[in-house]
Amino acid sequence: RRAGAGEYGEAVQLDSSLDSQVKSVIGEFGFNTVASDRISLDRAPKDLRHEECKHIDYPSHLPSVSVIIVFHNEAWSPLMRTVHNVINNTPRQYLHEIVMIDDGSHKDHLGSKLDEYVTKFNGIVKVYRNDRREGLIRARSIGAKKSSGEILVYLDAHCEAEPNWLPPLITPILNDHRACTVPLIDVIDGNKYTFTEQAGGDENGLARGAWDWSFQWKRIPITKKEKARRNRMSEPYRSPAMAGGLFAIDRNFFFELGLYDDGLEIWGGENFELSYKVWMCGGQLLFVPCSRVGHVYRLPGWRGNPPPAYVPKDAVFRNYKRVIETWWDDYSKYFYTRRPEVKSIDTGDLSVPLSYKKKLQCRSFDWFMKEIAYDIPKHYPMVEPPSGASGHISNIGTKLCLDGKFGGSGSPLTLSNCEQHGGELSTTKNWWLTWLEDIRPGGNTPDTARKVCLDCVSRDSVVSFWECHHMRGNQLWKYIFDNKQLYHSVSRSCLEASPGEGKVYARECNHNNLNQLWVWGNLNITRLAEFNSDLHQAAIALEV
Ligand SMILES: [Mn+2]
Repeated sequence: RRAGAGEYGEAVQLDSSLDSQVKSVIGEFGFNTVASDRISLDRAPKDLRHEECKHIDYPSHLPSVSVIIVFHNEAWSPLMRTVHNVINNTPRQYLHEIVMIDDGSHKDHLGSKLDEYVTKFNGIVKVYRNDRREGLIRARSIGAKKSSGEILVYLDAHCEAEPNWLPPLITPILNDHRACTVPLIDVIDGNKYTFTEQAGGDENGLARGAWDWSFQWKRIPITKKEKARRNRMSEPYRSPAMAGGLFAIDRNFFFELGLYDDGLEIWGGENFELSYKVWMCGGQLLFVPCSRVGHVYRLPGWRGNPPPAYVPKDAVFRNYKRVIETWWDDYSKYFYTRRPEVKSIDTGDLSVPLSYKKKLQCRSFDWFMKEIAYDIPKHYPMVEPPSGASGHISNIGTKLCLDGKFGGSGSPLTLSNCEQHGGELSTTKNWWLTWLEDIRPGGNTPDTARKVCLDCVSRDSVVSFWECHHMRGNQLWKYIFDNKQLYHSVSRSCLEASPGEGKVYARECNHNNLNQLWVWGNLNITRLAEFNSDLHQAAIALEV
């Protein structure tokens, strides 16, 4: 058994005297490299695999694999731990090469120091450098061209694979060379370098990859239908989309698909582009529960890397529009209702991606939505169902309004005067009781409202903002319109203004307390009645 800082994913503890140094490296690299530098590059990862995965036989002859790692100004130890980890955790007979693509880095440690360092791997690690910074997306396509393994495995530049990660990831591609596979991605904390399972999965941690109609990455629960297709929990299952950083694909199939659209800049939307191409042009995208890879997520406080000067502004939205215009057919209207400003962005020439779509006789987006992504509209409807209430939320006792100014997740909700600004209702005082029965500020329509919700842990705690989780639970609110009370079901409490502090709390319901009575600007009584049909009015009355 190995001993040392961070071995097997043990938390790394640092003395608080290092705080300012830590802050500075997080700004530069996005990770606490002071902690990372204390961990051996050869550390043993944590093994989060399910027991079942440890008792499966995989084929002993697998195709040759090129692992491709693209990096730009990456910190030394997270990058090199990725390389060491792959070499240590991959049987040598499968690992044809590790291809490192330096996408325009200008840090000293990524120059000749790196070239010299990799010589110790006897030629298995190859470093290529782009003449200019191409961005992650084109750099990945360049990596495919530089590689010569039969299977390409892409990893982000800050990953640590868990034991026996490769055979389960490659085996489905042996059975279908158009299968593109994705490992289960675990979270490595960028401060302490511990491994934890991603949130939002089922009891086995399994989820499918998805998007909402503003084109944001989402995870949704694995469906009964997908479970029923398999004999065991540990078998691969179908996913509509991938997160993008980590996947395996047959090299020939990736070239048949035309690699990534060359017109996509830096990052953003390419994960969906590839997911759509794979599914709609004859392949399948599989998530593999027994292949697990930890990924270090960037920490808040990272300054990031500014894009090169040649990249058009709004590059991310331009990317989204290229992908949507190429693949979504009529469904594109659902994006533009949420992002009307993107309609006027110039996508540039789409003839190359469209020519691949035609040549490969790819299926329609409607087919894809009905056959593969059939569960996404249940979580993210194309047309958002009507809200129960909207507008100002004013308090009868204090005559103040709930203020939607967002100071970050966890910051308490405040109260302020209900005055109007320039004849318009202040959007920070506009609220929605959405179809998910959560309460969100801002926007002119419920689907352009901010994605932060009124959130409360328990009775007598302050009500604060938190990222909307769509799971009802502690973000579920009922507007009891007869009583004018906002009822928090989980804590069986009512929203109460605390005028002295300008905050709001969940308190024991008391209809005689005017600080618990709230008036919404607009009510949809039919919808509210539907929302409240499961409420036991009698139970509430008892608490009054
Ligand atoms: Mn990453």
